[in-house]
Formats: sequence, C-alpha cells, structure tokens
Amino acid sequence: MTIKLYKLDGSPQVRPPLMLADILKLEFEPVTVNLLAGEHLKPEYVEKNPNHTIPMLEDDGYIVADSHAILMYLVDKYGQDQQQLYPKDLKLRTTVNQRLFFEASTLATARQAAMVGIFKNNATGPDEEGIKKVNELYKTLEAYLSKTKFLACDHLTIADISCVATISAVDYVVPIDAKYTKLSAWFNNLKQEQWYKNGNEPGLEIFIQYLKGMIAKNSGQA
Ligand SMILES: N[C@@H](CCC(=O)N[C@@H](CS)C(=O)NCC(=O)O)C(=O)O
Repeated sequence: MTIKLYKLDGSPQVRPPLMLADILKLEFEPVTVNLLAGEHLKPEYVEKNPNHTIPMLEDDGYIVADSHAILMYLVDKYGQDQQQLYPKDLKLRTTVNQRLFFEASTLATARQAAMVGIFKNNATGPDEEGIKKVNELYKTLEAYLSKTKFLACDHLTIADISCVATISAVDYVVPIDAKYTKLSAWFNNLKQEQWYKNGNEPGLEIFIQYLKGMIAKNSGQA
C-alpha cells in the first residue's frame, strides 16, 4: 500500500501532514509538484484535484485535497492508539473542527495578507494592514489558550499541528508579542517536539530563505 503526498517542501500547508505523519509513523511516497513551473495546473493534476492545490493525498487511489481534511482523514484511518489527536467525543471534535476552520479561513488569509506585498509588490516587510490582522489573530489564539493548554483542549490535537505551521511562518514577519504569554509558551513548547523538528523545520527553513531572498531583492540588496 502506498500513500502519496503531493507537495512542495517550502509550502506552509504541506507541513501539517508531514508533522502528523511523523507522529503516526506513516511513510508517504513524496511527489513534488512545482507550483512555479505550473505543474499543479497540468490536466492530470487538475483531474485529481480540480482546486489544483497542494498538499494532496492519494491513498490507494482515494484522493484527499486540503491539509485540514488530510489531517482528519489520517487520524481516523491510521491513528490507531492516537485517536485523541482528533477526538471522537462530539463536542471536543467540534471544537477541533472550529479551530481547523479558523486556520483554513482566518489564519491562512492573514498569513497571505502579511506576505503578499513582499511576494508581489516589491515590499520589504508586511504592511500595516497585514500586521494588524495578524496581531488580532494572535489575540484570538491567546484567548483560546487561556482556556485550555492546547488550542482545542488540554492535549495536543490536529488543530495545534495545523496552526503551528502557519504561526511558525508568520512569526518570521510579525513576531509574536511577548505580552501573548500563553501563545509564546505554546509555540515554544511545540518547537521542542521531535515531530515539529522533523516535519516542520526543513520546509520552514526553505520558506524563510525564499522570503529573505525576496526581501533582499526588494531592498535592492540582491
Ligand atoms: N486550504 C488549502 C490551501 C492550500 C493552498 O492554497 N496551497 C497553495 C500552496 S501553499 C497552492 O497549492 N496554491 C496553488 C493554487 O492555488 O493554484 C489547504 O490547507 O490545503
């Protein structure tokens, strides 16, 4: 049986499935999709995923697109004794779902807002609007973490795995203010985990180097 993960190493959305795979000891067959070369728009890719995004999972012919749906699927199917990562209890699961949808809509959009100027408009940093948006979301995350140790409850779930990939990228351009003590502690704790080091750090490094290169270019230093 092979589980293929279509990905590009620097993509923030690809890293949650990689971190989860490290926790669940799942092996993926990696398939690189070069977005810059438009490989995600090729008919054979669009046939599998009409929304032409990465990550995309192919499990014995079954396709799952969207990082959040991939996390849900992998725990349900391969979680074995790790089902607490996506709890079966209705209310706990619904809170996890809410945090995942928060990541998919609000947090991911804020990340893009904070970086779009650097990637597309020759900016050397995030604009005021982007910084404001990200800080509002840090406040929301701080509020979640004031109620429970992790984002959805008192133990790690896929909500944390999803959000930490985005936070780790956004923190580079809008550093988490020290006044958000709970959010800072949560982030520092997760950074110590081996699954974070294995699944997030290599891709994050590529992403940051790319971002640094763009900032240097936009500043006329490259
Ligand atoms: N909600 C999706 C978003 C995925 C996404 O936007 N991926 C970007 C790369 S980070 C992509 O594939 N962009 C190409 C496109 O949208 O055509 C997820 O979490 O998987």
